[in-house]
Amino acid sequence: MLAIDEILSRYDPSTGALDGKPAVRRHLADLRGCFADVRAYESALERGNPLVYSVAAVEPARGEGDLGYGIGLIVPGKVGREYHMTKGHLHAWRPAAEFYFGLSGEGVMLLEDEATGASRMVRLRPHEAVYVPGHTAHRTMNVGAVPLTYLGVYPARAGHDYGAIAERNFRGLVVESGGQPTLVDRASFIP
Ligand code: S6P
Ligand code: ZN
Repeated sequence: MLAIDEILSRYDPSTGALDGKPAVRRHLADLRGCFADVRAYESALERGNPLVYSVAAVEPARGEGDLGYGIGLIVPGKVGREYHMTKGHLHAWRPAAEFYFGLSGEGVMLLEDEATGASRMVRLRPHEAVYVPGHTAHRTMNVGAVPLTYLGVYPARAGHDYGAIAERNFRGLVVESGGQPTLVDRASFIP
């Protein structure tokens, strides 16, 4: 039987903190290559290197059948017309799906099928769950004015593959247009 601290964990839905778990913190400089508007990115960096998001995870075991979960917090903000976002990844073990649950704030997820490149933008809000199928790259954005927190549950052996995304990025891009998050094609986006 697992120890009680591996069975029961306590999280704060407003701060994204997980008791006893360190958070990985990603700052603007860690997101080089993610934003399509390079000029806006470089001038934001000249003004400072703010925290963009943090993630803390509970991963009790890595065996087949085990689960892990992570809590993310994305600070509100934009670079040009692009919202603060996560790096985005595929799972190293490609068949691994994931469930996301919105805890607070207002977000969207960008999902991209690895085989076809088909993209979809999906809302991520409290009381809503987003199913990310296997073989699907996923990135999360805060499109609101307050911190976005969410919980992602995944097979413990999912792992992260950031390399494929770092090389070619997502084909889709979520930008603010008329005050709304809008999915556009990265290749044809003119900042
Ligand atoms: C893990 C899950 C999340 C992300 C988190 C940060 O499978 O999807 O916990 O790790 O949203 O995003 P990223 O792309 O920096 O890992
Ligand atoms: Zn994931």
